[in-house]
Amino acid sequence: MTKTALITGATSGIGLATATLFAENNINLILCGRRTERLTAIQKDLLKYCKVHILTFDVRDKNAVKEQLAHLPNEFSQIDILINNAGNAHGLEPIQDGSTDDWDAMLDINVKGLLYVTKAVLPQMISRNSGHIINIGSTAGKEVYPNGNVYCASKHAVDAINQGMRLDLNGKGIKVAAINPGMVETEFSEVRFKGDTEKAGKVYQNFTPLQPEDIADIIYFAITRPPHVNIADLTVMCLDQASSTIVNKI
Ligand code: NDP
Ligand code: 8X3
Repeated sequence: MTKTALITGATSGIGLATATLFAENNINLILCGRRTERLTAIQKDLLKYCKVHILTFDVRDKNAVKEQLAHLPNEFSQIDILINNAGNAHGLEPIQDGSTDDWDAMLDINVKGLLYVTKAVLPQMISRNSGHIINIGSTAGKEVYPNGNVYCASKHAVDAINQGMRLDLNGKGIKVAAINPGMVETEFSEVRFKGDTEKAGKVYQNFTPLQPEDIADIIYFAITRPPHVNIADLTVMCLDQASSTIVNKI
């Protein structure tokens, strides 16, 4: 039977690459993000492969998350796969120079947003005794790097939540997995450096970073394992990265 996946943060980077690969493999999609124009264009592009429903909301808005996921059209109402991907870093400063607005954004989006979406989707998975949740963590969730402080804390929280979810949902037929990428060339650094594309570009210079399609491949591998196999926790880096520390210390 054709499956349906809900992907948060589907307007760019890892989320978009995953949406594209899922679509090409005939998985129906619910795609979420804040940028409606992009969602509409992506929907148009992927409709040739599968059914695509788009939802515009900010994952920080718990009421919007709850409302929108409670009123899905019938043909999208069963979510088999949830990819908790929406997230970003904001700033790269020593803790003493960090902005409280940046801290709020990272903790509210990367941690609380992931929880709100999961809370809205879990009841139906529990009632069916099946489902697959993939949480996009990071190497930054395994090891802290200089100036990464709060971003790393948010991804350490994702690591803990992933473990907690897997424990609490054990026995309910739901797979819970964390995929933890190292440096991936997406809009991530543009967001981190608040639109400074020159600075963002330098992050990925002089080495070959991961591409979003590399992570999409791994996510697709995880969701296509036999029913008894769960990829619980997987870390992936490019050849030139050996720890969570950013290769180019910007
Ligand atoms: P991108 O900036 O390319 O994509 C981020 C996505 O998250 C966008 O689709 C964006 O959509 C969405 N998003 C951000 N904030 C919100 C919000 N408040 N509400 C709803 N959606 C939001 O970055 P990546 O693809 O790299 O990032 C995806 C995930 O991968 C993140 O969780 C990131 O932490 C993680 N990651 C990234 C790595 C990297 O090196 N790039 C490495 C390890 C992990 P929109 O703006 O339309 O809302
Ligand atoms: C990790 C991305 O560039 O902060 O999520 O190491 S980076």
